[in-house]
Amino acid sequence: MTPDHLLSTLHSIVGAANVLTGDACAEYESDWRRRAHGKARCAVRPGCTAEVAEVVRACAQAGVPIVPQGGNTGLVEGSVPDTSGEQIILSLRRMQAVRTIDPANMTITVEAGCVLQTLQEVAHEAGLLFPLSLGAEGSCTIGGNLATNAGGTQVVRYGNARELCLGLEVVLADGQIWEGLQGLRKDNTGYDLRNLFIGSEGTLGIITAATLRLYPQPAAQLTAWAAVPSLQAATALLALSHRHLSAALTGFEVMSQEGLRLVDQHYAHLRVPMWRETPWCVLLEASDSESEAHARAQFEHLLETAMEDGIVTDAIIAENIRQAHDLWHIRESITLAQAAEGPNIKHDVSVPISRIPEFVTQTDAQLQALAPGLRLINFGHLGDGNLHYNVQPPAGADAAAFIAAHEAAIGDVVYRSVHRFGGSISAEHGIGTLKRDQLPLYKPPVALQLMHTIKQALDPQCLLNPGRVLER
Ligand code: FAD
Ligand code: 2HG
Ligand code: ZN
Repeated sequence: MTPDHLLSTLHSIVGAANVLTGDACAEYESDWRRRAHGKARCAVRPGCTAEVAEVVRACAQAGVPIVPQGGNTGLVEGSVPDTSGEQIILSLRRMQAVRTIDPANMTITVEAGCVLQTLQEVAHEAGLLFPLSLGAEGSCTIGGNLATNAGGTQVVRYGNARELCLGLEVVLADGQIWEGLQGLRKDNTGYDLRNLFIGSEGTLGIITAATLRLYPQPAAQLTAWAAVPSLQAATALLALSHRHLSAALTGFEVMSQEGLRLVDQHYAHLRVPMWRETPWCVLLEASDSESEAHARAQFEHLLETAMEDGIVTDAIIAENIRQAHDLWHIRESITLAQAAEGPNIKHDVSVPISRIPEFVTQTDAQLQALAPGLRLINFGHLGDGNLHYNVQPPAGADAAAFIAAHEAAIGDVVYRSVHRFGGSISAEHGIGTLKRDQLPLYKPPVALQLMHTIKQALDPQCLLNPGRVLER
């Protein structure tokens, strides 16, 4: 089939209304940050796995590349097409069905386009918990979460998206369907195919459905906000929280004064606590299997001990769910406040927790020497050793010009430092195209070679999200 015949074939597979071109396609062509603006041949919206398979088969015959897309909330420019006008966007958003929920097996099977928040709500209605939680949960999809191995704010207790997945259904590059939705906790029958697709960012196959782990709902959930005098104190508080709360510690986020200043500036109504008096704040969450009274007593004891030790200078425990929600909303608003402030540079990195304070001290100093006045908007999932070590141009500067002049050099400083401290240049957002050229600098050559071998074996025509993660 020639590319010219492809459009009419796609019409016959999914119906003309689900093949979008021109203006109708525009919302699929730019990324969430509005940094990447591509041009697609069309956006195709299949309604079931069989249609996905037919679309992929047709594209394979025509030699047309496919960019899979879920909620398009990714932060590494992996879900939008390039500017050639040759690629098609394969949107999974119509495939939202909850196929089965099995309370006795504590699993749920959903289609890839199911929005994360919907999945959380369905689990909740069944008296269970699906713990994956992130700021974009109102629009990101479970397919995108698995394709990026998303992290979020509950990883310290429940792990990344990978740990929450027991099975996948995947359409392969030649249109075959791999059915792997068993929902088993134990299965040692050879290579782990599921984990090959998780985190592969649409470069090895199209995830069409997933079977996911569910957990018991906690009897009570409490949130606390604490001011800490240093990042060293924040890591000491983390260790203390693990000792006091053990498995009940479900969230541990850190936020720098600069990050909270931006939230205060752009969303004054959120009333950010304590930020003026302290360089760092920490948000803690405890999920208790006994009762709210038990959780509160444990939390109070933890925070009293931390204050006696001098690692916390002030703290509040949310009185009710509404207050807890408001505190979390402040944390989740840092990304939005950065966007409202203007163009910025993101670094989603991880470093062993014990080395984070020194990493930040050294890297901050190097960056201030490189571009005096830049603003470090540092926050993230300290409980997982994952910092969003972001950079905002100096106040009053021409942001676009600053980024054009300094982004590459700033990235070099940060990633070299991450590497020296034994960390990773992508903790949770992935590689996409944004970090693709950095990857060979920091990934061991043997690991890269294995990745190329796997890509070649699964997608020999290189039609699945080409140029993302790997150059080819
Ligand atoms: P998309 O953006 O559509 O796609 C992401 C990648 O997955 C692309 O490479 C795409 O090609 C591929 N893909 C999508 N669907 C499929 C599929 N069905 N099969 C194969 N490949 C597919 N991320 C975190 O990890 N933790 C956070 O805390 C977090 N917070 C965020 C907060 C905000 C405000 C925003 C905007 C983003 C945040 N993100 C976070 C990033 C983003 O939400 C995640 O990467 C999310 O998992 C992407 O899901 P999506 O459905 O939007 O995927
Ligand atoms: C978060 O943790 C997200 O809020 C987004 O991963 C991070 O804006 C960012 O850099
Ligand atoms: Zn994050």
